[in-house]
Amino acid sequence: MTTPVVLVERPAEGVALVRINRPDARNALNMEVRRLIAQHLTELADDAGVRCIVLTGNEKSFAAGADIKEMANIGSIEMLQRGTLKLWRTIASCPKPVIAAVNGFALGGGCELAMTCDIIIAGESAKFGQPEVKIGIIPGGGGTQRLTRAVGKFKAMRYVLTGDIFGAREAYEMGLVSELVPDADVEKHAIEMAKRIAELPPLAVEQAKEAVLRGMDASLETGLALETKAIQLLFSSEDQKEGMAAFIEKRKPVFKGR
Ligand code: DAK
Repeated sequence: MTTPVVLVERPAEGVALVRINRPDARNALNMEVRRLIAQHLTELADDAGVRCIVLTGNEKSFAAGADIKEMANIGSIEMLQRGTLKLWRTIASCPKPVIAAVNGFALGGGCELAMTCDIIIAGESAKFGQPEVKIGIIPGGGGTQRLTRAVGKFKAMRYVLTGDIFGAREAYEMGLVSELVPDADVEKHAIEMAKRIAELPPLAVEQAKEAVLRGMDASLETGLALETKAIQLLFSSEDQKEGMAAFIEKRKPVFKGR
């Protein structure tokens, strides 16, 4: 029996962990892996028992990019028909928070995959990069756009144009990595954070995520208007009443997601 190339685990209440599992290929993203990640993310987004998702690989590699062997000889029409961007959109548009837990390589499509997540937790020896230019292409899964938005034009250009790999510390200092932890702690730390998020009122978490992401594509005024609408909406939720009552009564709140 072969082990699935993407595994789903439930390490804690409210938390799902999606693990890329092609260790012999450094977790290169072939179409099967891409489709399965998209399928699992779509299902988990609809699962009321899941409030936060961790996406990870193994200790050697988060993902070493698109599977070069699978795409080396295909043409542009076949590439177009693969619909990669549509698959990755299921992660970027997941209403629940997604945390990338990165050990080892996050290169090319692997770095892009991490950047579709909301939070990136990396091990100290993780390696990031957009090395596509070295094999005659450019980042095609959002790298030219998301990396630039994360770290600014001049750092993004420095790495996109050279294809150089950079370490987790540099990634952290540039603002690409949210938190840097010892390699052995990456998964545990990501699950702990996911657990804390899963205990928060889910409507507020969802609205916060949406306001940040939509605001990034909008003017400040539009983003602020979006934020205002979202907070006003939350004043109709039971969880807002419960959260504030619990604070005043000095007790632990019980959130219901309503
Ligand atoms: N694809 C296929 N196989 C890979 C791979 C990859 N990206 N990365 C590693 N492997 C395979 C190796 O071929 C090797 O297989 P065997 O020879 O054992 O059969 C095995 O994994 C172990 O690799 P190494 O022996 O090289 O292991 P090392 O630890 O020495 O090195 C490494 C690890 C990750 C530094 C190295 O393998 C490496 O440089 N890999 C390639 C990294 C890379 O260039 N990544 C970018 C790929 S291009 C698109 C959207 C997105 C994309 C394309 C189109 N559209 C919307 C159209 C994305 C493009 C990319 O990501």
